[in-house]
Amino acid sequence: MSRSLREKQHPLIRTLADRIEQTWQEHLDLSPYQIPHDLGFIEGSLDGERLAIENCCHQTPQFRKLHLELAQVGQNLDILHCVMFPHPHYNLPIFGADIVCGRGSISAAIVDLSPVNRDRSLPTSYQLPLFGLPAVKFAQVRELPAWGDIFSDYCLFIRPSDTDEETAFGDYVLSMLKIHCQIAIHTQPATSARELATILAGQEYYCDRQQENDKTRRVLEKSFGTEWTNRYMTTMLFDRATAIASC
Ligand code: BLA
Repeated sequence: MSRSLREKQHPLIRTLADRIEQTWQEHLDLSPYQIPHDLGFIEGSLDGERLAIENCCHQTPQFRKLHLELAQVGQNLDILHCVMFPHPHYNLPIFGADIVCGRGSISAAIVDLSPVNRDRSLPTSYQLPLFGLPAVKFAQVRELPAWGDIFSDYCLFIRPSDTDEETAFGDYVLSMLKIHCQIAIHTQPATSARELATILAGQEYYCDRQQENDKTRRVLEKSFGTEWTNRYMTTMLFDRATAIASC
């Protein structure tokens, strides 16, 4: 990914973007992912301020899309968005992280491994390692929005109070990501059509719920309009898997 935008962003976003990419490179077998030609680097303007978005994607044998997006609106808003979509023939949760930083301070930092099973539970292989993560107390835990029923019990959604909490959040993201990569590469594909259908439905539900996030939608709509935002949210941010593409 071009380093131009990253260098101008909040230190937590900058370092986490680097650490996420490093972890992907260390643990996964990455190959190129074709981003639609006009959606790799995007510029627009919001309230007269420049909005820039940089997208970086990979795919691997277990993941149909690893997506890291950095966005910046003028000097005021820095965003990190990261989602790892598994191939639907792997019964794996969806790793997602979002950091929103307004006028130099982070208002929202969220990370989760979101289940896709029918009963919305994580596979048993995840339970013990996640349970073993060091418990960190954050001063300001934020309430999930109504569409947030996709998130697991291990979801962390906070407003960090100081740099120590920013660091602790970053460490939690990395621990969760490493657990995910280590389990994913040892997971066998699901074999039955029934399992595949369940996973597809779970991924679809995740994407539909995320598309209800009005806060993301509003930022994009202000700069790029409704039509472009719909296309971006359904093709770049939260695209549904198709069974054909995954086989
Ligand atoms: C919140 N996301 C937000 C907010 C903004 C964005 C401006 C409000 C910040 C706040 O409440 O303090 C904006 N996020 C963006 C934009 C992009 C983006 C423009 O990613 C991309 C271009 N969102 C995700 C993912 C998760 C997520 C992967 O993209 C979780 C895994 C969660 N973002 C999320 C949640 C909120 C949020 C839960 C709070 C929503 C609310 O409180 O209503």
